[in-house]
Amino acid sequence: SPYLSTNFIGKYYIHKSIIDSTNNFAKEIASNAPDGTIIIAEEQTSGRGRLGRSWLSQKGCGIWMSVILKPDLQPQQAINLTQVAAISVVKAIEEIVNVECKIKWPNDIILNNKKVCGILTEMSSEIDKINYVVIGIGVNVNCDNFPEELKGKATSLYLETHSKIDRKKLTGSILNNLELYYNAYLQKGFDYIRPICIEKSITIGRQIKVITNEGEIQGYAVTIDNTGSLVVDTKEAKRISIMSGDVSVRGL
Ligand code: BT5
Repeated sequence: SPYLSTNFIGKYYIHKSIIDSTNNFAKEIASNAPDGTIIIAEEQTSGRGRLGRSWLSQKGCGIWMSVILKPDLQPQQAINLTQVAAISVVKAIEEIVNVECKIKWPNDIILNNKKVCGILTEMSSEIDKINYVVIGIGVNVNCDNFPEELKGKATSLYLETHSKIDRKKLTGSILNNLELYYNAYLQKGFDYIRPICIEKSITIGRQIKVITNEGEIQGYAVTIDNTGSLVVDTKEAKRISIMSGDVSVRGL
């Protein structure tokens, strides 16, 4: 692609017109695929979200893609790769579409209060070594219609801007940014990308509800700390930090 200026992400790529899920396919081939391999599909028949949820991936209108990465990190450090991907998507949308999206911690990209992109990071690891990470990125680009149950919470770049966007251009920019921020994260750690995560956060400064393994927490989102955790002042007046969870922001 003329839009790609990376050293390794996207150098190997597989394009499918229809597939169950690019993340499923990526996981099947990951052990034998070079670092940075991407899988892109025009349509997914069982696109996946987190926690067994599904991701609507209509034909030809979105970017449904997975990136295989093989970082030399501790498994717990891979959690931040979702945030690395999220800021990359936000920067790419700014570059190509010229609109500012926000990140609902940790994995939703929000435009005009609706979800325009979701990220699903999956990993295969041993005790102290990552075999591979698959970052699944779904962007509603030119989709012009959502089913009733998603209206009100899902949108596309086209629905918000009224102009069709070149998916190849946007894909190239997402991958260029991903390589930039991924390398920065590997070399300099989360501290380097933290200010961008904070600047683009729609969660910080708001009342939230988080479903964690330990149950539901209500409180005020204070900041993102230097490990990428969300810092929350709970309604019981305790300050806690949450590494992962399912957040709902009041008013969104
Ligand atoms: C996510 O999950 O947001 C992660 C989505 C990742 C999708 C990519 S596409 C390429 C790769 N291959 C895959 O199979 N998956 C990845 P979560 O935070 O659990 O949000 C899922 C929820 O978002 C659903 O329960 C719906 O409410 C909503 N949703 C489903 N499809 C949507 C869409 N196209 N746009 C906006 N919201 C959607």
